[in-house]
Amino acid sequence: MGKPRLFGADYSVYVRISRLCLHEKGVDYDLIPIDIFAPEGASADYLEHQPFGKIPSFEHNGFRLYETGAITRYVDDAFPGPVLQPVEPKARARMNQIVSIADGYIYPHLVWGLYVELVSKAAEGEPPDENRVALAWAKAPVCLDVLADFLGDSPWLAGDHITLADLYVAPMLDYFLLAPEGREMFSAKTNLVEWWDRMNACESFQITRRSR
Ligand SMILES: N[C@@H](CCC(=O)N[C@@H](CS)C(=O)NCC(=O)O)C(=O)O
Repeated sequence: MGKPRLFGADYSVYVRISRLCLHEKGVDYDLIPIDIFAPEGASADYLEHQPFGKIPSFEHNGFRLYETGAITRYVDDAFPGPVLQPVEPKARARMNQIVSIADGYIYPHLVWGLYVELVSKAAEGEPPDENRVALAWAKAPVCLDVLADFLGDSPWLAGDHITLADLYVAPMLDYFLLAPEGREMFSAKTNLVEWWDRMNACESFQITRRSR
């Protein structure tokens, strides 16, 4: 099989999710740099890969794909290596539920509502959008509570092996934990802290850490 190409940048949560998936599967790939936040925006050429102008997009043997959920599931299905989606229906449903929670609540509130508003904007000398921060603070404990509940005594979020649920949540929490208040809230969740240590021990997570 040809070498897949992933288009994106290492600072992107969704690019990192896709890279984590490729690394966990042991798939060799090329990361083609696309800076979506460049002042000139996405190029016309890139919009042919991802018409919505987001990263990542993916290409394998001429097959083009975008949307991280589709990319990661394709990589898991198309390549040999450890299976990243549980086969048992309830565990698979739980994994899909966590991925959906990550997309719908963790990314907008913990990454954009807290990290971007409180850490990233502060570094640029910009004031936060207080309404956005207030909403994010209201949702952050809910996000951590549900993750801690789903994790329970298991090593991984959807059971006894690493799945797409872990690969989605971890890059988002990596940004959230750059906010001191986020770290404080997180440290109270003992099982999540243990999971976080497990995640940080993964070579895939270390290799895909962005250059800060
Ligand atoms: N639904 C998309 C979301 C991807 C996404 O939001 N990517 C961010 C970077 S992490 C992006 O491209 N943002 C640029 C923008 O919103 O203009 C996916 O699952 O791939």
